[in-house]
Amino acid sequence: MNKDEKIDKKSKIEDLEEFREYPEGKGLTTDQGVKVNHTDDSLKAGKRGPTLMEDFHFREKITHFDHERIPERIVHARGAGAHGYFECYESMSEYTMAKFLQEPGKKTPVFVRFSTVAGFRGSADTARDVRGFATKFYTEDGNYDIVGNNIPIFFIQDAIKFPDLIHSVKPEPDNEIPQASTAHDTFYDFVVSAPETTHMIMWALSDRAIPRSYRMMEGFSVNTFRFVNSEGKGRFIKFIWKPLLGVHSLVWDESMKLGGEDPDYHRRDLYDAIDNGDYPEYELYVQMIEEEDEHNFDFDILDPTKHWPEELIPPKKIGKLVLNRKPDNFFAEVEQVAFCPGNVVPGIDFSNDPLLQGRLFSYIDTQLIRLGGPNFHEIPINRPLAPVHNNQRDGYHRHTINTGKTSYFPNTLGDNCPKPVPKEDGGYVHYMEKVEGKKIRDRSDKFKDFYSQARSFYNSMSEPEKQHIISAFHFEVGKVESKEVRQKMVDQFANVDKGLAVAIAKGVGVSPPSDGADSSNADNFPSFSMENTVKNTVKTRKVAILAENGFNYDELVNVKDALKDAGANSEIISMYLGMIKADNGQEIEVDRNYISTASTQFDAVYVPGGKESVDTLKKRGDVIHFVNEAFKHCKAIAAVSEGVDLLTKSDITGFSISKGEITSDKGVVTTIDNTQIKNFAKSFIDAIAMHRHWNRETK
Ligand code: HDD
Repeated sequence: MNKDEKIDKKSKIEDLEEFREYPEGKGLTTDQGVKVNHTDDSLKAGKRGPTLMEDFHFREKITHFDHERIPERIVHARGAGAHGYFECYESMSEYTMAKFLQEPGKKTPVFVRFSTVAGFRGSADTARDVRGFATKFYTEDGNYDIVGNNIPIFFIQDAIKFPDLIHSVKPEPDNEIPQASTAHDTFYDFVVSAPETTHMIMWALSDRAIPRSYRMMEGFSVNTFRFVNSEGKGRFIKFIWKPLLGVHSLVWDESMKLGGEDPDYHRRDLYDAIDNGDYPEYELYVQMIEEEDEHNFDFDILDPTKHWPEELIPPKKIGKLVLNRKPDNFFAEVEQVAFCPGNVVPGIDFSNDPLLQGRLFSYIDTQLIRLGGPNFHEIPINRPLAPVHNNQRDGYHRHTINTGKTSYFPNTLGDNCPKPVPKEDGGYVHYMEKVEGKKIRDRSDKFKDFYSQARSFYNSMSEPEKQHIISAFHFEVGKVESKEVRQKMVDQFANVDKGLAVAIAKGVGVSPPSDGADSSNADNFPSFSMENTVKNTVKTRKVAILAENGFNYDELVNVKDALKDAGANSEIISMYLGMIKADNGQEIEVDRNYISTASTQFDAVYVPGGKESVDTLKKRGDVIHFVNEAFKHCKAIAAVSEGVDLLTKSDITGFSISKGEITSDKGVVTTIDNTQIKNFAKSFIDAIAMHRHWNRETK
């Protein structure tokens, strides 16, 4: 079987099998395959003598170790990835020739990498940041990459400014502080110097930038691309991934704490979900604009700092992404995967979005240094399932053994092969866009409206979301030492909303603006707000059950079972690991002790009754803190019979508590009548599905 046939018939997972290594039951060898018989001592001249140069095993082992590290990505260094598939829902042949979008039910293997932008490779997952959402489709027509983010727009309009943006956001060059944070002088100095950043700052300081999970965030292509159908008709498009679990965030205090308590929070969440068979799922939508409508919007559709509101350009659902397999080796797959927005297939083409145009150059260029030469497309995770034939040759780490004498085209000695492929047979033909113009360093006039959509965004936020944005400004701008930059921030954001600017000024010790815009006159797009997301499921949510010896068995087990039936996971938290005994003598295993976990790692808390158990809980500071903190983070809290006493003992206030019947107020669900336990569990599940109870924040 030759290489083409082999690759054609395999899935990506099978394709990778050729490269997997299984150590079970195997003997140790050198890289040359020589069996090693001793690896604890280097070869020495005498027991106490110097190590000998001829110890090839020692030299090889140390040399390889010395060269283990490669440069991390200049941006998006911190991330996690998974394999899966994309399933097409309906034929898109009317709009695009892309083969993976032609047949309903057709599955295409994918590899996805999620990431933060600013932090180094070892930084915390939960930092306030934009998240990367990059997808490689191994299609029969070659690899297609959507290299997107979880925010639909970008900071700058032209790629030429990207190095400036990133230099400003990365740790400052003199002291390399701060790590994975925009909250410092150089970043906001750049923001006030480049007002095109305003709209993106509004999104980046919203709850979108602290997602609850990679599984609960959207993904956007950000840039404008083109669909091209078989007749050569083009349409402008943008892609959106929508998670089936809805779009949900952490709260800021929680995300900061998680940065210390579990820096791998999102990575762990992704891999735990796959281990549990709760495969992350997202639906792919496409927004399309006819070419004749290109200029019919208030914004320029090529401007990457502008969103295409769903209310104006309704997204069409076209397929589903399922992530069902973890990588076997993080370095080989997640670290070495190389995405590029320029990896397109017939039926998908570019627009003149100036940010995209620059990206088309940057990604290949960065892989050359990061992955050490021009053959990175041959690394197993990067190589397409589609066959590769061309006259590219040699270079570091070449794997392909090209046969024959000719490595040029045209040729006669090799029958002119490999030959260009006609369009009808799948040869890529660039969209024939008419382009005319004078060479000029400028941008179109609509690009220069920096504030209209920022106003719409603010106006579309719910009241709690607005408050979170103001708090984020207080944190971020509050960390800026230059008073001048802080003042300029207030002045700049007065162009978005005067009330917002006044609120920012109050928190950061500078003067409020004398004048400013009124965002309430701007368009209101409900799709901008996370308040309007999916809130009908508790699938994969984590619930902490607080119990000690003497807990009420039925109260604990009935609720635990109801949570499981609804798809949520629960863990029993107690003072010590091991078994705890119920009031009926039955034992149950503890999952975590207080020292090794925190309320931040759960979506909700449940306290079953049992006098002895609750008496113990009430005496412990760490338990009281657990409940207080979950309450502060607006999570659902439930307690039954004596468990309710624990809530009254804690500092949480401002909600009604059961006097017998089931009471559900601001996400606190209580009852002192345990005959109602099934209905009680249902109310608790409804409260968890709301994700957070922001109406508590006024307290
Ligand atoms: Fe970028 C990585 C997304 C603008 C240059 N970018 C990178 C990754 C994502 C994005 C998700 C990580 C891919 C992975 O997981 O390996 N980038 C975006 C989006 C942008 C954007 C949505 C705006 C629309 N990027 C952008 C510009 C430039 C770059 C304007 C340069 C001119 N991006 C890079 C890069 C990276 C990268 C330096 C670093 C590592 C890599 O490419 O492979 O080339």
